[in-house]
Amino acid sequence: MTNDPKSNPVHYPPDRRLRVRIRTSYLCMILALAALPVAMAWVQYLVAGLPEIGNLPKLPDEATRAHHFPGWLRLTHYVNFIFLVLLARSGLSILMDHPRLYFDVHCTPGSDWAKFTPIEVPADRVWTAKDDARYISPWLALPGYRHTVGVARHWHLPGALIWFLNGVIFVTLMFGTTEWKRLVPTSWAVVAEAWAIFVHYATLRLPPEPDPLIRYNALQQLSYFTVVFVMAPLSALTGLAMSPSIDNRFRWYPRLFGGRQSARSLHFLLLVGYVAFLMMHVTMVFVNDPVRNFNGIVFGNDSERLLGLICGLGAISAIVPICMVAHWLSWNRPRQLQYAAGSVHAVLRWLTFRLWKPCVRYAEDDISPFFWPNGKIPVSEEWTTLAAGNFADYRLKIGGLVDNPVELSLDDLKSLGRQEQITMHHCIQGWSGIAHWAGVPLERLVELVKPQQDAKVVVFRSFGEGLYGGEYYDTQPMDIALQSETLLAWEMNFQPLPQLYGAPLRLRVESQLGYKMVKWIRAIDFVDSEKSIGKGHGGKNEDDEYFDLIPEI
Ligand SMILES: Nc1nc2c(c(=O)[nH]1)N[C@H]1C(S)=C(S)[C@@H](COP(=O)(O)O)O[C@H]1N2
Ligand SMILES: [Mo]
Repeated sequence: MTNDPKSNPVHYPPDRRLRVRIRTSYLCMILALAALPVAMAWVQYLVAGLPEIGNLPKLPDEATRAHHFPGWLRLTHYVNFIFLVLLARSGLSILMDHPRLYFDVHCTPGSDWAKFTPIEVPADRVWTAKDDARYISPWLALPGYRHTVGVARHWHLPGALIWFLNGVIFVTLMFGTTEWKRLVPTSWAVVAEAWAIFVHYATLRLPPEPDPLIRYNALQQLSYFTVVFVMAPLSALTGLAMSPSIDNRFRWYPRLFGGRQSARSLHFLLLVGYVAFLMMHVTMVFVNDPVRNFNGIVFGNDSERLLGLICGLGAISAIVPICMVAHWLSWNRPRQLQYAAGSVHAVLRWLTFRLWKPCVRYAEDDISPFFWPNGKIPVSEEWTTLAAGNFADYRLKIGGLVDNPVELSLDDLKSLGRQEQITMHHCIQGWSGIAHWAGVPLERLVELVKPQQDAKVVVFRSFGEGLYGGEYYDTQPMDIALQSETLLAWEMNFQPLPQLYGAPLRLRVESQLGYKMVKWIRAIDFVDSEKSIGKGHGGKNEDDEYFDLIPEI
């Protein structure tokens, strides 16, 4: 992707400034939350001295014997590290494609609590969500650069699946053995003990450590417990809350986290949590007997030799070549990554989504005050002339493998039927918006034009161009085209569809990502396969930007 003269200015723009801005009220809240326990620790220390530690009840006999980490634990611990790094880095690339985080349902500029861009959304000209995407260095993110969300997702989604399965194996084996006793506190006394240890750390003292082969100190145990049993599941659950196919089937689900955008914010804050944890974890390993700690986690023994430390550092450094290979694959084999991720999604879809119908509808009060526009407004004379005449002369051409090819005016379309829906639009970039749409179900058109036996795919062709030029188009298999939610919309929020949002006609397929919903529709063709259209991957964004072949996650 890098050396393509068309995409290079998109991926490597002149403005590569990185700015992080957190709203002052949130920043103060975060700082206060962090400072409060430290201040309390100092007060306690200055008034009452350092608290005593080592007050926990003795462990039952079995667990007091020193025991070593079994092989499966050492391996899953390492796999977890590798995937956390890949997920964090690809997550940053995804974040930068819509570099704003919100805590409410909508994505109104200015309502963001955090933004990773110096740009204020201009009020006097069109500013699309794609214009808003930011560059991030490939040293930080995978694949990095700007607007690489397509490829980043091919690491992030299958990667998240492997990371999660690795976690399931870890937890299952932990409870199948006695290993869980290391992480799961069995008495509330651990809280008081953890606080006492925190007072030591916060006042810059190292408390005496228990033997880690017998038990962790209480604070350590609680933080490991939180990472494994609270943070990791929350990351997975908030990740799922961003999927259009889930949000459009189960309205209650994103609400658990305060809505899709809050889920996205929490997902990011959890990443911050892992980074903070990782830094402290590694620091403590080095502060407290690194030789012994490394022998324990690398070889599962308790020796005094340096070998564990050396091999452990080697294994950690292996993340560098792994990231280099991932970077190389991203830029040199994006198509293969796209198809590999597509196969994983195909299995997931078969196992899950097809069992429930997409159905979520919103109320008028839920409509978003601001809806990010996307795509390039058409510049062809054909469309601008039609637009100047308010689309009175517009004729939608429907052809291909049909018995009854037709050309329909907007009035013809309106006479075929009208359906309305208020739904949430999910853009692959991360923003979402709720809007009302009215139009004719595609099903009505299918009845009219009578597709032939070998028509398997519907192609929607736009007057507009893709990001790198060439006709914008997208395709749908026949079963999705016939789904009742699939709409050709001429109305948005009870007004004729505005030019910026796709006039005269656009597609709505609510359970999919936004790039499937072609705006400024010129023609519709029925074909036997998407392979013969464009570059053959199912749509302009799938062709040029390696967006998901299965657009539902
Ligand atoms: N013709 C055309 N249609 C398009 C696009 C485009 O670039 N060109 N972008 C798609 C993407 S990525 C999204 S998210 C939605 C955005 O719709 P909106 O402008 O109504 O928000 O339109 C889709 N339809
Ligand atoms: Mo999008």
